[in-house]
Amino acid sequence: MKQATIDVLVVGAGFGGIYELYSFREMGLSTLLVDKASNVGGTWFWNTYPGAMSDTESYLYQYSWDKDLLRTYPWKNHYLKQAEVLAYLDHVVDKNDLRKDMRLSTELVAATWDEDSNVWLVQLQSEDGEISHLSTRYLITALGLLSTPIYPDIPGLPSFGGRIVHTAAWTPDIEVKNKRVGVIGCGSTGIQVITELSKKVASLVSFQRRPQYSVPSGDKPINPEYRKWVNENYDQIWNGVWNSNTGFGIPESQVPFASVAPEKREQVFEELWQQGNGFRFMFGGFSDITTNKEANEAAAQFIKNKISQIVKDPETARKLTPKDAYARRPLCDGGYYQCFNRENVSVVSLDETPIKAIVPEGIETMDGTIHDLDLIIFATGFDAVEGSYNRIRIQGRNGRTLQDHWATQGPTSFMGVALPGFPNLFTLMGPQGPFSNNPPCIELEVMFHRGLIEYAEKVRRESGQVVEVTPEAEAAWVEHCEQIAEGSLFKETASWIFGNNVSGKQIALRFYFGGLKAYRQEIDKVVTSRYSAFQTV
Ligand code: NA7
Repeated sequence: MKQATIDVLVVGAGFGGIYELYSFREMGLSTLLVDKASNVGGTWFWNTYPGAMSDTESYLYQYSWDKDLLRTYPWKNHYLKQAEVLAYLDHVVDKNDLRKDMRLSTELVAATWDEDSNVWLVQLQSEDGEISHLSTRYLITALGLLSTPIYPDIPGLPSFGGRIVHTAAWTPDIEVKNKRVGVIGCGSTGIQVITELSKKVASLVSFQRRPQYSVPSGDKPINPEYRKWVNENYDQIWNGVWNSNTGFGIPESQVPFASVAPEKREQVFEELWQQGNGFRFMFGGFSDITTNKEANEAAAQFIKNKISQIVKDPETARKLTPKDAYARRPLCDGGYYQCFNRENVSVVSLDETPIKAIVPEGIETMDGTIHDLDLIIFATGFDAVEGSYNRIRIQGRNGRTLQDHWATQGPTSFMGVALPGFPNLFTLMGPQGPFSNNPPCIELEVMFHRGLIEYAEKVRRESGQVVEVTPEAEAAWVEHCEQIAEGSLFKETASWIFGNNVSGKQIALRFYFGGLKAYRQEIDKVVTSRYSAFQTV
């Protein structure tokens, strides 16, 4: 019978993994964190492309539990740039001396549940290919929601004479100045990279499949009075976050669209546009933009009107104007539509002129045009949610892998944190966790994990058994998620949220749309029922 080498293995050194390690160490558990990256940061380690930034107010893109740091850590603008988030996470790690329990440049390759000894047998691989093994009582996967990049399958790709890079694999040596650049993809990442590079490159062509709705971010430097106000009101601010749906620190409207006089609605949209932020625009003015078609069309039309006012060339404006509902992850920008007024920036609508092939000189479209390029940037997104798990072989009871568990119904879990047949495995932001601002969501799930492990340790001490969520509890949660998503226009609009962005991927609900407050209440229910959703085995 094997003994666990450690109590907890945390996989992933992003916002979530760092807090997991901090928490379990605080509980007195021997904990090791591994990450295949050479430093901490997760998403913010990998996504170093020009223009990468958060669209959460800076005062909330922080851990709520370090009150001292909240008040003292410096930030300059309303939103944090990638390098600033990375520096913050580095600082938290050093401040709490977490690095000594980390093994970086080390990947989790496989984990197998050992039924005889109730431990996870884990295989790790270092950067230089060296394999090592350990056993752990608890396995925490903080792998990130969006961490497996998608590379489009375009004929001729290897023939390109210039450089090709995915935004999630950007490296500092990539030259952009005076280069001819093509960007494929205009999601949250694409609009950031296009806006930023438009000012620096010789030419930029956006190869756009589906145009996006975006509103101004409203980013600007903060002033000392603002910072003072934030510092003095942090308790109230966090209280607002825990009691909100989105966790973005914005006042969420309770006002149905139909209850507002038609002439006033435009004014509401205009005020939101002036204030900035995509989540504010979608959720701050009316309560039903994502559920009521009329409200959604009005919001969409408002943005369409803005596009036609901002973009001077009517043909370019037409190409940039979305046709589907305003029901994907809301975007905001620092001058995205404006940058298409520049001489050096153009858009190719792939609907009208699809890509034929990548050729040595650049990209050839179906109309026979060859767009000469030095650099092709794939801003083509990620295999979200289960993509991070599909790289790893996680085998639970009876030889069943995670992929077996998800084969028929798509990725499921209980509240984003636990799966039947996988005892003592606790996922962070697993399938059907909240669709909300990630840092506060992470905090709630880490606290949930903490409670679960406390409970599991008690069970172990008392009976030597392990805890495992029941299949019934998972099924009930999946059904609850489906019920809540009913009527959401997000469901009718193709995006990574449902898996539409990866060919062959199962189209399924991958999130809980009930909001952070309701999710917190669901956690309370689990705790007050003494973890009745979990059986001891
Ligand atoms: P997204 O939001 O999935 O956007 C990916 C973009 O790439 C989107 O415009 C796609 O077009 C486009 N795409 C993907 N594959 C292709 C191919 N083969 N050809 C042309 N265009 C393609 O990913 P992001 O990285 O922008 O953002 C993901 C999240 O990360 C974001 O929400 C933030 O929370 C952080 P489509 O719209 O599918 O037609």
